[in-house]
Amino acid sequence: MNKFKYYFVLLLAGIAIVSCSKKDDDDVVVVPLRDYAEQYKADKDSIEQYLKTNFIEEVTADFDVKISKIPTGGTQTSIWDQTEYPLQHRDVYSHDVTYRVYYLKLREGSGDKPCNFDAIKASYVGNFLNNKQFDSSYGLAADLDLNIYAARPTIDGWGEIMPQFRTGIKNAPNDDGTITYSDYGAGVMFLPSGLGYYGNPPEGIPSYTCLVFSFKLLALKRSDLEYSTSSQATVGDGVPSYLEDINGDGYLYDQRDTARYPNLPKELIDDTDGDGIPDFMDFDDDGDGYTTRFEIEKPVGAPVTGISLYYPFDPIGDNPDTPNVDETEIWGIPRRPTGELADPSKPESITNSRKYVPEDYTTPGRLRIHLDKSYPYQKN
Ligand SMILES: [Ca+2]
Ligand SMILES: [Ca+2]
Ligand SMILES: [Ca+2]
Ligand SMILES: [Ca+2]
Repeated sequence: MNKFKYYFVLLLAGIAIVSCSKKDDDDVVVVPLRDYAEQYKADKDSIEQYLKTNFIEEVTADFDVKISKIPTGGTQTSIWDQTEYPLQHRDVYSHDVTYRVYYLKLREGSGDKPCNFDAIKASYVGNFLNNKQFDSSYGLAADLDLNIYAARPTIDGWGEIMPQFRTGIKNAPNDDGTITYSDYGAGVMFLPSGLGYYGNPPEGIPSYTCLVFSFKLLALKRSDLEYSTSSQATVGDGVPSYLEDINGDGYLYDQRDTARYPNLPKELIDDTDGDGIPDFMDFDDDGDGYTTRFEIEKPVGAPVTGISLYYPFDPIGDNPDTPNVDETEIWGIPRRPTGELADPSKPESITNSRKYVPEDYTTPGRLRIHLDKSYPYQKN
């Protein structure tokens, strides 16, 4: 028995030495990741325990939050039981686990909602469950990319929670040039390790750690992600990702990522032509053999206003924030044309198409051509 113990200790020491040594590639020890479902059981317990034993000590006028442990004998109301900021949760599917992610909405915000593939500006503080801080943006607006496939993505939990909030309104610059925002979304999210760094954390964060982020969502930048270029930049198909959220749930998922989503529920998939590529990554959303990019591009000499190469999703007005630019676009992405046939004596076909009429660009609820499987062919 003693002998066994001795070997066991020796083995552990050996692993520790090997994983610290970078002398030789052969020395790299690959530690298999823990089972996600098992780890989540433990994380869920830890987070719920945290929510029941900590309280919101302060929320300042600027939505800086202080959370503290309820002292022994303390009468403070726990985060779990308090009612001023009702504890909310959202079910998140990842690694075949349905995570219940808790968050607090201190204020929703009054601007736009990001989708889970947009880039955002946010200020944040990251704490462990012992309320010790491990990261912060120092009260400044950090540029963060919610796109989990970006070169420098945020952890998965951010993209899952941010679409529940709205950005703020950008104020006129101060005299010293600094920018401030008002009416921004503010909240706190309590992330299980599976939606955080899991088994591969950066230095200073232990593996399998639950994370608490308080944040202010200040601004966003819409993404459009279909085409990857060698420099890891992406060029889109002209339709911003958030408008490729066909089921309107605020979220996009790539079902081809079977490592992350082994059995992605159908109701989470936005894939118009059902070819296995979600619309926000698909060059040809309706699968008609014509790329969306060219279907929604304005033809040369088209009698339309606006500065963009592509039709906007819907007609848009001028942006009052940019007095020197007229963004007005009176026509949005058209539906399949409904006007007169080029040759009325013959049936409609790819060589005898109908003319566009103004309503084709403006009618609310129209099926836009990049999503219309019947365009440009007449199917009889
Ligand atoms: Ca797109
Ligand atoms: Ca969706
Ligand atoms: Ca598709
Ligand atoms: Ca198409």
